[in-house]
This record gives sequence, C-alpha cells and structure tokens, in this order.
Amino acid sequence: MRTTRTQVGIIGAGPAGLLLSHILHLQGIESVVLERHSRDDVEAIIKAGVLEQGTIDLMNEIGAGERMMKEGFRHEGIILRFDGRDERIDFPSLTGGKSVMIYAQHDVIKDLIKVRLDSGGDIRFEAKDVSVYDLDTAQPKIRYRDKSGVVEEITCDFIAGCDGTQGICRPSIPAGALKVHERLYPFGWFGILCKAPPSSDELIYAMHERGFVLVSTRSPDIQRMYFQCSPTEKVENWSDDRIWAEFRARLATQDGWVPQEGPIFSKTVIGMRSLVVEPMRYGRLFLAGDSAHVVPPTGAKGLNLAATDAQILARALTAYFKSNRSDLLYQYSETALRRIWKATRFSWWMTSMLHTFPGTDEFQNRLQLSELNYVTSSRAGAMALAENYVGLPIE
Ligand code: RFL
Ligand code: PHB
Repeated sequence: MRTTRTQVGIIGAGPAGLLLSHILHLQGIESVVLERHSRDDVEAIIKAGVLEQGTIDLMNEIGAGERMMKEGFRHEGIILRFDGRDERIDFPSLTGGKSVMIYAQHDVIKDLIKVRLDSGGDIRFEAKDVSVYDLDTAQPKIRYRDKSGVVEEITCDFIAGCDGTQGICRPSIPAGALKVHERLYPFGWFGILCKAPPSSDELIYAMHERGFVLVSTRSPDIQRMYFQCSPTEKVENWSDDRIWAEFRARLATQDGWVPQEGPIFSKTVIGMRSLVVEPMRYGRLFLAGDSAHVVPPTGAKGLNLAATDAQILARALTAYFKSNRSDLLYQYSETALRRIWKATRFSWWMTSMLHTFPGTDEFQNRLQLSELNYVTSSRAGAMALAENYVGLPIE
C-alpha cells in the first residue's frame, strides 16, 4: 500500500469538491480530490442550469468564469404562468441589480476541472472503493484503489465529504451522531432535452391543474423542459407526441401560446425531496453540498448551495491553516445550516405553490392561485421571491 499525505482530502469532483479545492489552492492550501467517475463521465452528467449572482461572482473571482461570461445567458427575471396568463418577476429592480445566469452544470464542471488542472491541481478520477476512517482523530485517513488497482492511503488534516447524495462520507458517520430531517414529495419531474429554438426569453414556471411545468433553456438550439409526473413514472410510456401534447395542455394561455417543438434526445424522471442533516461535521470530516442536504429543484438552489458551502468551509479552513484559528471550523455547520434552511424553506415554498398535490381540492387550488396573485401583485411578495431566487447573502 502506498501512503501519502495532504492538508485537505476531498471526496467528490462535483461543484462542491472542485470549488473547495480551487479556493483552497488560491489560499496556498493543498488538497487531493478523489472522484469515482472518469473525467469524461463527470463532464457529461446533465443536471442544473441556474447560477445565482453569488455563484457567478465566485466563478469570476477564482478565475473560472471566462467561458461562462461568454456563453452563459443572463436572465433578469422569470415568468410565473397561472390561470392562463403570465406575470413577470423582475430581479434587478427588486434586488438592487442582481440577476441569475443560465449556464449548464456540466459546463461549470468542465471549467472548474480545467482551471484546477491548469494550476497543478491533483484530481484522481476513477478512484475505487473510497473509504474514510480515524475521523475523530487529528489525522483522518482516506483509502482508495486507483485506476491500476494500487491501494493508496492518504493521511489528511481534514476531510471534506463532497460526494453527493450517493456518497460514502455521510454513511461513514456513526449512527446517532447526525440528525436527518427529510420530506418526500408525492411527485417527480419528467425532464427532457430537445433540439428546438427557445420558447421564451425567460424561464416559465407554470402552475396548471394537470400539474406543474418548467420551461428552461440551455442554448439557442437546445431546450430543457420539465413536467410534474408520478415519482414512479416510466419514460417508456411517453412518446415524443404524448410529451408535446402534455406540454401544450399545461402551458396553454388565454392568448394561444404554444411551445417550440423539436426532436427530444433525453428523457429522465427525477424524484423530489428535501433533506437536511445536522450537524454537517463529525470530528475532522466536514460535509458540503448534496452529501449534507438536498432540495427539490423548483427553486434552482442545489448547485448554488454546494457553492456556498464550499466558500464557507474554505474560509474556515483558511483561518485554521493561516491564522491557527479553529473558531470558524467549529461554527461551519451552524453558519452553513442557517442559510441552507432558508433555501430549504424557499424550495419547499416554490414547490408547494406551483405543484398539484394528489388528492388536492378546490380550496387548496384557490389558495395556491391566491398566493401566486399575491406574489405577483405586491412588491413585498415579489421581492421575497426575487431575493431568494437570486440568492441570499452569505453571513
Ligand atoms: P454532486 O454534483 O452530486 O457531486 C458529487 C461527486 O461525488 C462523486 N462521488 C464519489 N467519488 C468518489 N467516491 C465515492 N464513493 C463517491 N460517491 C460520489 C460523484 O461521482 C460526483 O461527481 O454533488 P455536489 O458537488 O454537492 O453538487 C450538488 C449539485 O450537483 C446538485 O445540488 C444540483 O445539480 C441540483 N440541481 C440544481 N441546482 C441548482 O442550483 N440549480 C438548478 O437549476 C438545478 N437544477 C438540479 C437541477 C438537479 C437535478 N437532478 C438531476 C437531481 C435539475 C436536476 C434535474
Ligand atoms: C434547469 O434548467 O435545469 C432548471 C432551471 C430552473 C430550475 C430547475 C432546473 O428551477
């Protein structure tokens, strides 16, 4: 067995792990990133699309924002569609000039891997059988098998568990040390990618009695759209024609709006849940991103929360390594969780306001419509949505 050491061992080359590694590098702190997939695979996974103002700023500050600024699309608002009509929420006028960027998560990943490797970063792809131990000692360790089968042990000062919902870090924490808060939603999203021009200049979040629809985009000729479905829905049951008929029905407006249709080249069903674990730390293992919390995608918060966790953790580790201060590490979980719970509330609220719940009744339907009417007619209501959507500040 080969043995090495590093300051921070990071598990997972998603947004949380890569951002953490690069911010630490810029502070002169070394890390090793272990990723179970190949580089090609992590650069191809289709996930999020909306970057908050703070995530855009972070990408620029760390020197990874050049392509995003050229190829991403700045969006200054969203459309809420209900009762067959559109109401727009304007971000800059409600948030002191903030907006969001449409830029695919796999492009963020490509850009982060590139800046990391260009600056001598150590990312080990196809790391197998990753395990962590000695977490409650001063020298936590990671063991894994590399591409050629050699087993390596890395002794670290700290380990960052950035390995998402299916990772090994959270399950390595002894039962009883963590509290898990979870809410499952009785629906999922059916997501498609299609080759067509954009149907709208801005994202449309549509509430309809047949179920929620989101019209999003990726580029002038690739569109991303979702419709609410059963969590156990099978993609085989949905021909392209049936999908477009469903989108047309749910997106219908009083003035005859129809989506731009085109060949569908990806169909997936995703489940919806909210999950938060407390605390986000056990000994010298710190959790960041989806390994510690999951939100339903309605608020477009998951990737952005991963980015803020990475910033808060990097700040705490920097204070430790550069100023010999442990206080920020002790406060990490509490500081991160305050913001995470706000995003959890926002994602739950957007989901509840816009989806059709099984067994719902007219009373519930009127409440949801009334909430949408309120949010789009009161400046205070619109502002509450806008400031959360563009992202709340980090404390
Ligand atoms: P990730 O991205 O899951 O990365 C974790 C990495 O860890 C690796 N890994 C391991 N490596 C080594 N050993 C092991 N044992 C490992 N186990 C796992 C994995 O291979 C992976 O590379 O977690 P991270 O960094 O916390 O980032 C979280 C985000 O990916 C996630 O929250 C977002 O994608 C959620 N999300 C959205 N977030 C937004 O902010 N805006 C959006 O518009 C948005 N839209 C979405 C979304 C998620 C979606 N899906 C597919 C759930 C839309 C969708 C459809
Ligand atoms: C996406 O484009 O994938 C997307 C956009 C907004 C959301 C969720 C997903 O709320």
